[in-house]
Amino acid sequence: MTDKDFKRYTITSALPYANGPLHIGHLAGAYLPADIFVRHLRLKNKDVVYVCGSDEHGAAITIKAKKEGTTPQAIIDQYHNQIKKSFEDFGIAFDIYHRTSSAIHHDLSQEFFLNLYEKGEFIEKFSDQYFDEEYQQFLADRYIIGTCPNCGNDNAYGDQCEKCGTSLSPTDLINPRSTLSGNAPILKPTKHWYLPLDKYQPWLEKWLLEGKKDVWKTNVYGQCSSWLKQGLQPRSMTRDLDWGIDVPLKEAEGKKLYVWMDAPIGYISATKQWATDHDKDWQLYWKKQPNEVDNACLIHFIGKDNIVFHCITFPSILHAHGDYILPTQVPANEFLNLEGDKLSTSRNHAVWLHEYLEDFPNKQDELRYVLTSIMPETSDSEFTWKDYQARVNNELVAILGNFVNRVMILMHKYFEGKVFGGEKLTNQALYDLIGKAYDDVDGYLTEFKFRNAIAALMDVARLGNKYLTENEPWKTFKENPGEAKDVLQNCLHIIAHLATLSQAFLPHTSKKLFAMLNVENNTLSYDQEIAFADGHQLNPASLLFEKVEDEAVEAQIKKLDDRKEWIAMEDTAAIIPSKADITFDDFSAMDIRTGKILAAEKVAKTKKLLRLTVDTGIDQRTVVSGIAEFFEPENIVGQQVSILINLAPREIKGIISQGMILMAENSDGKLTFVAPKEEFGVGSVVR
Ligand code: B3M
Ligand code: ZN
Repeated sequence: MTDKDFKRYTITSALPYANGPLHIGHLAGAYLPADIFVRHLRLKNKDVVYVCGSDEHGAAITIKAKKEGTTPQAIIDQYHNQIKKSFEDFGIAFDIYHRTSSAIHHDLSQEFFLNLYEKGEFIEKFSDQYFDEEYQQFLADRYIIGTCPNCGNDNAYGDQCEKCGTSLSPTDLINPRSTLSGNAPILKPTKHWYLPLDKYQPWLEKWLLEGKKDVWKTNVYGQCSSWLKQGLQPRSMTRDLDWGIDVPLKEAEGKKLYVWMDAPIGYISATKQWATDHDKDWQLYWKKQPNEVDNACLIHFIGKDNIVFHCITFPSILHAHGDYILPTQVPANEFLNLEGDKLSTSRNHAVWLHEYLEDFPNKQDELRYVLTSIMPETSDSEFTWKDYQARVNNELVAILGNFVNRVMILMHKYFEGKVFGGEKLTNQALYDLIGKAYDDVDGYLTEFKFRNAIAALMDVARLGNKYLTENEPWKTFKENPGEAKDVLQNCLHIIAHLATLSQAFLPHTSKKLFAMLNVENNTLSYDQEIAFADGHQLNPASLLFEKVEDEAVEAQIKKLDDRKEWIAMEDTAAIIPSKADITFDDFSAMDIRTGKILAAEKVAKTKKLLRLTVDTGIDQRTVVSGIAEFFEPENIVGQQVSILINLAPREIKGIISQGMILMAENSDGKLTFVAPKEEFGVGSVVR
């Protein structure tokens, strides 16, 4: 893509659902690349607005609220603030972090809906949808579960089976049931307003298939063209829900806008709010301007699961409205995996940003560096703690940190930290190579090649190290101090360029570099070269990066392993639904007895497991139980239990476990024994 023709830049990052904290996958997918890109544009003195905010509607929020026994409002307030803080902590430089629950957003979304409605764009249609009679409520896709027609998973959702990944619609499910009441829902007709994507198909083929070929990333273009080949269908822009933005029509009372109708408009309402706060004109960043061609370049940074909404649905809405510009680029990233597994919020298999900063305080640039170096730009990539350690130790510490440290120490040792004038690098070869680094970074970022761009930055530090090592000022200083001074001053200029170039990627490090150089404001745009005044005093050297020790890495790996231990016991569904019916014979097949714990001890190297010896009345047997977080072994000896004794034996951490202790778990995840109230004796049948 070329940037020379654009007057302004409107940059967006996907609005995270305010239903949980952020993890490294979010950061690497949609925020870090956008932040680097935006910082780079600002360093080129471009007119740019970078907006984001919390997505606070949709079933994602209401389901979380229901699960936690609280209100949607409480959920969005909690997570909006937590997410906002994580972004600030990692230096994501939004001009505004807004929220879709705001009045300005509700108003603008309704205005968009009405604009399309009045133009007659929507198809109004009755269709049969699942309805929970007990709760008197239509059910959003995620509120219906049933058996997946593809793989037989009993807990597939109405929109997707998480086991086999098949995308579903609620009526595909076998034996559907409502997650609210557990009952089978009935089909009931309801009216909705559909965006006629089929009608826009010819326009999309021209704008996207023709216009974006060889312009958009192949992973993005490929997905879009395959949808267009399949042929688009009308998509409902309204929902029967009780949380969201009201559909602004009398006859639609009680209905809400589909979350994917309002969320992208959130980019615009955020810009509006920012413009109000800063006395700017938001329309310059979003609307076609009468006397300008290409007045603003709109770029959406997202993860690959959001491509359809940003490349097909939202552009269709903008097109149907008519006043708005369309996305120039949608540089979607693929997914980041973690230690060989998919990142998963429900399974807690993630590196959470707030937890990372607790374990690695002030080390946000280390994570920014590693995530940029492995960014899933064209295919899925993988974060491992060993790789994190290697990149920090062998690159940030050994190359960048080491170079800066050596130069600063020598400057203080030989010249009391004083610079003797010198406008710029006196070594032409170095000067040219650094000039090339600026061009490389710019070229790569223009093509969204973040990995290459950060490597080009690191090459400047490599260059500095090589130059310093080859010229050995510590050797020449005695006989030829002038030469040593010249070499070190060239090195200082390299540090100044590193400070300038690292602003986009490693903003915290860049600030430290400018502070060491004693450069005012701790920032420079690309066109401001540092010219040190004669006698300029440097500040003392400070440590940029610390080595990551083996223990730190092992502790992180262990944390992930501990969480995995009892994955099978964990609730992977968002709401614990009632299970499918079983027969009386199924129930009778279980042999449950009263028993008593005779001995208990922790299973070595695990956090959750206890090895129990249980008297079942028939025998004494070993059971491995995931209750160690709730009970001290010494406190449960003598505890009466109910035990399923005919569960097939399984090996857990090398121990053969024979049976299952029955526990009740409340919504806080607390456990208690299910056992007779009075002393009852072992071996009694439970039925
Ligand atoms: N909240 C979905 C997601 O986090 C959604 C993005 C909205 S962008 C307008 O995957
Ligand atoms: Zn399935």
